[in-house]
Amino acid sequence: MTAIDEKIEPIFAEVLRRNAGEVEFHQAVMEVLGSIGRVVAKHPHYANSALIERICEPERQIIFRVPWMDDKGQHHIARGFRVQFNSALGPHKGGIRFHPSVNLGIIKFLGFEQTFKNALTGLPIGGGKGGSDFNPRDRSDGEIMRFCQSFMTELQRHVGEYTDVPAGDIGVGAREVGYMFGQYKRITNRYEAGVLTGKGLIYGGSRARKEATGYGAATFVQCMLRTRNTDFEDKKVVVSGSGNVAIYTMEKILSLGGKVVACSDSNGFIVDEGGIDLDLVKEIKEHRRERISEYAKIKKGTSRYVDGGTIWDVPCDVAMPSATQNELTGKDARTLIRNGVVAVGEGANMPCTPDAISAFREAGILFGPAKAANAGGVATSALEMQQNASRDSWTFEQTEKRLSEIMVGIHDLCAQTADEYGSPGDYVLGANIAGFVRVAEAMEALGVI
Ligand code: NDP
Ligand code: 2IT
Repeated sequence: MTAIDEKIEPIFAEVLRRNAGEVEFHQAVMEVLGSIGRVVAKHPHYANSALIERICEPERQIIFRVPWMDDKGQHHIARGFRVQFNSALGPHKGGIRFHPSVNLGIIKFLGFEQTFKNALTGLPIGGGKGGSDFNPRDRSDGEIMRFCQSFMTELQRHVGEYTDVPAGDIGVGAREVGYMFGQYKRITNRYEAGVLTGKGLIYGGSRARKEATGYGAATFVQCMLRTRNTDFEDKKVVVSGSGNVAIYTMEKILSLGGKVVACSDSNGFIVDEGGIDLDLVKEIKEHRRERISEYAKIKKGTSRYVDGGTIWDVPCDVAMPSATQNELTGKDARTLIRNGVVAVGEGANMPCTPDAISAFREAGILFGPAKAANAGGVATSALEMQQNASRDSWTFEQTEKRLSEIMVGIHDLCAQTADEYGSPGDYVLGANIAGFVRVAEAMEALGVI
């Protein structure tokens, strides 16, 4: 990882001091501050008016109690969060995560990343993130609905189409967004479709939003491969996770001629050297909501399930970590490099540790960082907001075409920025600088607020 410039180092030291113990937040800030030394050297005004300090400080952080009742009549208390990180470019925008690991530091890292990711899309959206330490695993539909209603009963005070527009993330998909939208509508007595994105198609959702993050991530990697005169055709690909991002990453890769040989969930991974049967993964994960191990039980002869272990031991040409943060370590990166990986695209947020990123960069592997590679989801959320504002509904083809143009645009912007700052092919530097400059320009124009 690039060292932080000495002029910026005291700002980072202050971030560490004021946000003690929030290790994921520190990691995300370090990556961005480690990239912007050259920008500040070229444009010293970015260091004026505490601009970098302000960028590292969320505009507002909300923490609240979420009481809910299970099917047996037992009461539980979860903790809810919404971190409204930066609204210089538009209303706060970013997903909601339901996972037992959620804490303030994780939501802050996600909100910080989201701010630069959203800037890269070129669309008018600021950054934010929310969630809860509620564990949705094995909860009934009724329990999920009651939890979402309780969560939104508090959150509704803080969100709105001009204020803050949440969407899905880990543990939150169309079902949860639907329950939250229903409760928002009920409490406010407003059919304010633009308050949430990732909605179902029947009540204001956008076509291609479900597919967008995965399709976008595969498109980004395809653009990177093209810079080396190759593409996904006949490439062996490993995609971690088997949720929304992973499934539609696999779908796009298949349509581009690649072969996905492994995917996972938090318990283990499956390997199918003949190529993963995506319809079966969808059936198990999207409909039955079961474990990925079921796949190997159904496809007995051709596939195997590995309980625990690391999916990155499976040899591949392209790796797309699409589950969660810090899931691919330096050791995993070195295994992948030894096995001949040529490109890595981050579908999840911050899935590679700093050590892993350094290993990929040193080995000259094409590396697409999350804030660029997975920006297709939030970009299509912004397209959903556009459709809601104009009371319109676009076709799948129209929406996917815009998504694809946005992803090519983000790729080219990152590549050009990396060239301009003297590190051709360094998408980490390109994404961090290009995202930072857009947010910084808007913040300067709006005065010290
Ligand atoms: P889902 O809940 O649909 O799927 C998450 C997948 O990752 C599941 O397979 C899950 O396994 C696995 N997973 C989650 N937590 C862990 C963990 N701690 N260890 C190992 N595996 C884990 O979420 P998404 O697909 O929406 O999100 C995946 C990643 O992509 C996240 O980092 C998210 O922030 C990011 N992202 C999502 C976007 C979106 O539009 N949804 C947009 C951009 C980024 P299990 O079922 O066993 O829990
Ligand atoms: O991390 C992300 O970009 C998301 N979870 C999607 C956010 C959104 O508002 O669509």
